[in-house]
Amino acid sequence: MSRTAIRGGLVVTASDEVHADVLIEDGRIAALAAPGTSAAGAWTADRTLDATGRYVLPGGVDAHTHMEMPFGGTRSSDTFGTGTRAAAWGGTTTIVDFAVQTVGSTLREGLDAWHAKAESNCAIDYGFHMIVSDVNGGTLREMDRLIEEGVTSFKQFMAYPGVFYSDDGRILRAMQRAAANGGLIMMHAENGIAIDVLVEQALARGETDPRFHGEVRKELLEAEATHRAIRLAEVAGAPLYVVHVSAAKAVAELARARDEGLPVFGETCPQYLFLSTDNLAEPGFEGAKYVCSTPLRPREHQAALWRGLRTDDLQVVSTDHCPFCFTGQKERGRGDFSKIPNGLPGVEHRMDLLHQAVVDGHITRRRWIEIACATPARMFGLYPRKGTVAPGADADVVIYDPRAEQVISAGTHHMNVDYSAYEGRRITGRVETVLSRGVPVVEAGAYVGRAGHGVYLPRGLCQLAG
Ligand code: DUC
Ligand code: ZN
Ligand code: ZN
Ligand code: ZN
Repeated sequence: MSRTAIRGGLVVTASDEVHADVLIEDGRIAALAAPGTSAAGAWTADRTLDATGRYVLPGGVDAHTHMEMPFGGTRSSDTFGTGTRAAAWGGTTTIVDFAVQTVGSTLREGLDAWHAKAESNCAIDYGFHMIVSDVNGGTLREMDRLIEEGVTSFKQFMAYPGVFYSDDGRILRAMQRAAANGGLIMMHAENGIAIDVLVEQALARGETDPRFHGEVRKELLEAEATHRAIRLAEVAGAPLYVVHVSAAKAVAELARARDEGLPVFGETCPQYLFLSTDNLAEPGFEGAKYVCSTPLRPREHQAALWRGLRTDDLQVVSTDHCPFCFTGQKERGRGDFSKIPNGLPGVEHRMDLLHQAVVDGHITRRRWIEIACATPARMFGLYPRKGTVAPGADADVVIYDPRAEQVISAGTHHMNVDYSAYEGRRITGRVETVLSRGVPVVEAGAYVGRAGHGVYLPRGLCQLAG
C-alpha cells in the first residue's frame, strides 16, 4: 500500500474551493483533511508533496483529440506516445480520442486499429469515441456492441463529402439508434456540400491563400448545420453534443434549443477563444498554421463564446488537437488552401490558456475546472472517477502554480509539431506536478512518466443527457 499526502494547497473543483490536505492511497483519493491534520500524525504517508501557495486541481479531461489521425493524404504528427506525454506536461491526465471508421469498413475494424495505436504507448489514461462514416444496418447494430465496451459516443460529420460525410437520413438513423441505446451523438456541424461549392468557386477565381479557407467556411453554414443537427436530434429524441463550435450564430442556435429544454450541448476550443481570422491572414503562407475546421472566426465571435461558457450554453472546452507540421504537411496546400491538412496543435496548453482566462476575468476559477475537467468527465461517462478531487476518485491530480509566468513556444513545447499556434504568448500560471492514479508523471520541471502507464478507460453513458 502506497500513501501520498499533498499538503497546504487550495483544492479547486467545479463546486468548491477549500484549503485542504489531500490524501492518496493506492492510486485513489482517500480523503481530504483539514490543513495540517495530515501532518499531525493522523496520516502516515510515504511521500509528502508541499502545495503551499498553489492550487490542487483534478487532472484535465480533454475529450477531443486526434492522435495519428489520417487526413488529406497525411496523418497528424503526434503519436499516442508523444501526444499523451505533451498532454501530461500541460496538466491533462485523460484524453478521449476519435477512432475512425472508414467508408466500406466496420466500426470494429476502426476501433481495433485505434486500440493498437494506443495500447502500451500512452502516458495518461485514454478512452475512445467512434467516428461513424458509413451508416448502414451493420454499423447501427455495432453501435450497441461498442457501448458495451465503453465506447459510448459517436461522431458524425455534416462536412467532408466523400470522406466522413453523412447525409441527413443517415444522421437521423444514427440518432434514432442513439436514442434507443443511450449513446451520445457528437456532430461536426458545417454544411459541407455547400462549402465544397464555395471552395471550387474560390479556387476558380484564383483565391488560393489560407485566408480563403475561413471565407468559404461561412458562419451561416455552421449555424445552419447546427440548427439542422439540433432539429434532427429533436425528431429522433436523442441528446446531441456539437463539437468545436466557433461561430456566434451557432452559439445562438444552441442557446435557443437549450432554452426550449432540449438536451443539446456545445463544445468550443482554445483556438476559437484566443485566435481569429487575423491569424489566417498572416503574411505569406503562415496562415496555413491556423487552418482547422470549423475555421477561426473574426475576433468579435470570441465574446459570444466566452458568454456561452459563462451562461452554460457551451459546457466544454476541448482542444480538437490535430497537429500537422508546417514543413512538409501544412505545405501540401501551397497554391490551394483546400489541400492544407485541417487541424491545430493544442493538447498541451488548454489548462494554461483557460487559467489565463481566469486571470483575465472571462471565467471563474471553478468554472475553469468545470469546463476543462468535471463536465467533460460527466458528458462522457467518466465521473467521478475522473474530473474531480474527492474520496474514491482516481488520484489524477495537478499541483498548479497560479503565479508562475511562462511563454508558449515551439522551442519549449512537447508536442511533436514544428510550430506553436500560440508562439510568444505570455501565460500566468504553470503546471508544477502531475499525478496519474497517484503515480508522478511530471515533477519539478521534468517528465518522469512512462509510456504504457496510461490505461484504456471503458466509459459509461453520458451523465448529463437525462
Ligand atoms: N477538424 C479539424 O480541424 N481537424 C480534424 C477534423 C476536423 O473536423
Ligand atoms: Zn470535426
Ligand atoms: Zn440560455
Ligand atoms: Zn476533431
